[in-house]
Amino acid sequence: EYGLERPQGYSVSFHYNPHVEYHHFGSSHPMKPWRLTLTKQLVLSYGLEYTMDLYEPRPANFNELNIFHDREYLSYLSEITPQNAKPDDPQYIAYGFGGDSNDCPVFDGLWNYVSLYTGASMSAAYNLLNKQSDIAINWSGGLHHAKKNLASGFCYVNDIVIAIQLLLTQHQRVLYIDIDVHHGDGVEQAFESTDRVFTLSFHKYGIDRHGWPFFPGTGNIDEMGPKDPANRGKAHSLNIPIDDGIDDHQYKYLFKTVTSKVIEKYNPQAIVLQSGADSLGGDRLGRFNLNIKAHGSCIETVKSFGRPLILIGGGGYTPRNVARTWCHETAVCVGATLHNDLPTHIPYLQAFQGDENGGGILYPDLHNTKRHDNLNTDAALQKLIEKAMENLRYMEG
Ligand code: ZLV
Ligand code: CA
Ligand code: ZN
Repeated sequence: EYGLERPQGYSVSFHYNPHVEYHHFGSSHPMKPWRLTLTKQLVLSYGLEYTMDLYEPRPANFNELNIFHDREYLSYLSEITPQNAKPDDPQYIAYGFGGDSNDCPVFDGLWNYVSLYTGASMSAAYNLLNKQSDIAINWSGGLHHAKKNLASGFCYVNDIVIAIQLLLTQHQRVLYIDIDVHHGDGVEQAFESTDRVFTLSFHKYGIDRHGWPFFPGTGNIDEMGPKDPANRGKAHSLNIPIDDGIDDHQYKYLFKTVTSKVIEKYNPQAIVLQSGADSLGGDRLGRFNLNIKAHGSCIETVKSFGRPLILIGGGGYTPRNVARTWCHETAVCVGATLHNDLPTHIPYLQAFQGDENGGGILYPDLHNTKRHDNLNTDAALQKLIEKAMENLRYMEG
């Protein structure tokens, strides 16, 4: 029917409401929703839309967000605007707005923004439940830091938790995997008391030379969920703390070894994979040195287990590389190989021209574009793997 085949017979769906693009956190804020415009343009320019089912999901409503978040928090979130915000209001502070760094600003259309990205994650979850797709993609979601009554780290509503809640209506065990450079603390915390969700996060962990912990400061190898044997969530989290500058070879080995073992032991019936692109080399906030294909190999690894899969976005602060990565990973899902030369008819070609070494191509060399020295020795990573395997032995079958 179409020019492009579905070689592996995977049915892939793409869940995206373009209205999400037009929201602004503020000009100096690193989170740029227009990276989603770039991503969509690349996906379309390679013709990937013919290989997937496309959905334009409706925004989630109050009651749907209430699946995870408190009513009081949601009421506040739904009513706050830049005009009526009172920065010294105790609620404003308590709910995570403002603060010194202003990670979570109040901007025009905030409620609309959170409803749109969450609606897309819900739509992805429903597609898996209805068996309409094997892999459902939402690049606008993946906001893993939001807590039930707290905005944190650019995240106001936790679309991941809500999508997992929907999957739990039919699936006994859901595995959550997070390759964003930050620790997936909100998802881990939301499911800390259940054995029906296993959370696995790979992230930068450590304290910098000024004494500041890398955000959010949690996720050491010893944090593996409650250790209390009476708690059903006992040892159902695994954290893989990584230091600056990890390279392709090391990360691929670490990811494949650990993830394969978790899938084998936990035997999930569905998987949610947060593919934050801030773990790439050259990311404005990240510290790792990964190339696009190494990041994408994590998606290939997970896909190879053949479980129903939701693939969602997350961080990613160098927009042209976010778009390249998520376009590549969309292709990985459908089983397509993309030409390195960018199609010449894309509307935003200019955004991909100015690179150091990536002008006009999909796969620039990102290794050490920010010159983070690799502080991870192979011996240290081997030790980390051994610790991870030991932690997994605490999980009961
Ligand atoms: O990618 O950078 O480090 C999912 C995600 O995981 C902090 N926040 C807070 C705690 C005290 N600091 C503030 C330090 C500011 C450093 C300068 C920024 C410049 C403008 C606006 C925000 C930041 C910033 N904020 C960089 N890193 C932070 C983190 C939050 C990271 C959230 C990652 C979200 C979407
Ligand atoms: Ca992570
Ligand atoms: Zn991140």
